[in-house]
Amino acid sequence: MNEITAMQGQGYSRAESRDLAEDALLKAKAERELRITVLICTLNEEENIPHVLPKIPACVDEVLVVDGRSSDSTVAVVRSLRPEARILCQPGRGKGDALKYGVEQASGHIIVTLDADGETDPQDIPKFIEPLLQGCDFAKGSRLAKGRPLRMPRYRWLGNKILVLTCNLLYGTRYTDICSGYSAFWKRAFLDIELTYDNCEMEQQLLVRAKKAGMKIAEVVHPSDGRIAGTSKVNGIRQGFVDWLVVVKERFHA
Ligand SMILES: Nc1nc2c(ncn2[C@@H]2O[C@H](COP(=O)(O)OP(=O)(O)OP(=O)(O)O)[C@@H](O)[C@H]2O)c(=O)[nH]1
Ligand SMILES: [Mg+2]
Repeated sequence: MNEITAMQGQGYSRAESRDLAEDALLKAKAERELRITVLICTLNEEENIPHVLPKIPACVDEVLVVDGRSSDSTVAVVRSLRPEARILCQPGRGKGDALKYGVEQASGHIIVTLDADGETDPQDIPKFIEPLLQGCDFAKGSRLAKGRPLRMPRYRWLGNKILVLTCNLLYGTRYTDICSGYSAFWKRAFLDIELTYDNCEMEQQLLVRAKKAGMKIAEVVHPSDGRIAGTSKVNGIRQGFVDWLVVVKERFHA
């Protein structure tokens, strides 16, 4: 049980628990002189990014947006809402390419990745950092531990279940979701892993390679209602199949 869940068990509300966790995090950060970067990959998310940026908590030192050449006003909206944010254009294509570039460029010792579609709440960031301060290398999110997110279609929920079941069978894990875009990790841990994919399947490759390398990975359950507006940037069925193949192939990769 993490600290926030424990505090909720002691009668604190979710908001009070989050404030207390953020206070504890600020103290730990000051003691260990840590910097935290929030890394957000964006591709045509002008309608959603206003639901994300204002909720980033004060414990974050750097907001880094890696844009995939959005054709809408995503970049202008980021500039107007967070003038201090660093906005970079990714060198290649695909979310994996954007993530790898963002991690290389980030100034934080700890990096938190968040999707720009408003499907997750940035105020949960302290909950992701807590396991890292307690010795984990990665803290990966789970959207599915408490059932199907409100706006997730049934076929995608089923696909996610097949993926996580395959991962658990092949790697001896007990995860409930391996496709949440919400995660936190030490920059040095990420850079220690060789990543060969540039699309979304890079996230599954990262997870299973970290696991194979013996890294300590925590799962953090977070609420998620699904994308707020706009269309998905991935073809769910095709991407789900590619993710599944990567999980299987990596098991037999030296
Ligand atoms: N920079 C960059 N960002 C991307 C790219 N593809 C997707 N993204 C971003 O990555 C995040 C995840 O993409 P989504 O379209 O939400 O994918 P998903 O969460 O699997 O699917 P839905 O939430 O159902 O749409 C969003 O913030 C996208 O804007 C890309 O090629 N480059
Ligand atoms: Mg999404």
